[in-house]
Amino acid sequence: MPAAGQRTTLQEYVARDKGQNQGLEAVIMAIAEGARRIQQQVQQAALTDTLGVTGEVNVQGEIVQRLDTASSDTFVETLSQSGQVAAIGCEEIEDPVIVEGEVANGYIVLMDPLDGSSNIDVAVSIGSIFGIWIRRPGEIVNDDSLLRPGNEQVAAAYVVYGSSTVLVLATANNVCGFTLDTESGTFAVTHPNIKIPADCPYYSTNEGNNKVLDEPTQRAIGMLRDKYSQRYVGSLVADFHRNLLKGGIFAYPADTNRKDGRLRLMYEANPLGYVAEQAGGAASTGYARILDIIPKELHQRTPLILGNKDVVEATVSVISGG
Ligand code: AHM
Ligand code: MG
Repeated sequence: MPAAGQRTTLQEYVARDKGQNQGLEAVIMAIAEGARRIQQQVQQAALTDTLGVTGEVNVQGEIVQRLDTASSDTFVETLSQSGQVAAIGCEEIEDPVIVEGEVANGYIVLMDPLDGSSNIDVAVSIGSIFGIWIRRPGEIVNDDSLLRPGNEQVAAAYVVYGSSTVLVLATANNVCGFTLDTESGTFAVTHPNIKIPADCPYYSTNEGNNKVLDEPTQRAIGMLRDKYSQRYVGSLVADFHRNLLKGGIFAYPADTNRKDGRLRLMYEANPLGYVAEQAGGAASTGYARILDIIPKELHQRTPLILGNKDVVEATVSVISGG
């Protein structure tokens, strides 16, 4: 394998891979720069007294961690300064951020700036998630411009801050993983041409929710339990990343407490659904393809069954009684 300095960098890769999407490099490099800064903050958080809660509750009714806010501010800054992003939707911000001034191509980015809130204070893997759309020709961007189905994404990306920091980028052509060289601050190709393995050794679900699942969903999870080993970090990005590389399925179905599911459609399910499909996997609510949902609200929730295509289909068939 080439040494770090000889590998293709993220910037070189996107310049080649962007296809017709002029300006996409600037959006991806803004995500990479934000991730580089957040990785440093995450590493240093306990030492700089930036762990813990802000005392605020976000639009989801969830307690906001100080690193949630810092990550949101960082990515809003880097994306706004890219010159290519017209609007940003963010888990931590109630209304869309419409970027002022002339924006060249007008990308729309929806993001969960720091996923895995319950793991932030305990040194367990967390991440960031991004769905990327391009504005419709001639469109003047407003709040409704963000409500686009996942099947119109032009790219999606996520970053895992784990034992190493890995950025995975899916475009129409490819899914590729890049590892951060913390000395140079650059991301370089380490996981080319990712395809989700045909083998499915793992299932990832919160087994504590079993008692609040309906009967068909209990049967579907029981089928996974009987066949596969459980791995559950509790950070969607980390669970998805393992399953993408090693083979597996993630399930956060609807339950009696969360009839619309737990995870968010626009900046969790859609981007990871796009990555999964581009890598040969699938994403479903249990009844419908995630990427075909016509969104009603920026912060809407969805049930999510995600990963190995055959196993997603088998699971969905039990949930939906098909
Ligand atoms: P967050 O975006 O506030 O961090 O919440 C999303 C997280 C996912 O990362 C994870 O899959 C899920 O919520 C865990 O939920 P639970 O603790 O109910 O298992
Ligand atoms: Mg999240």
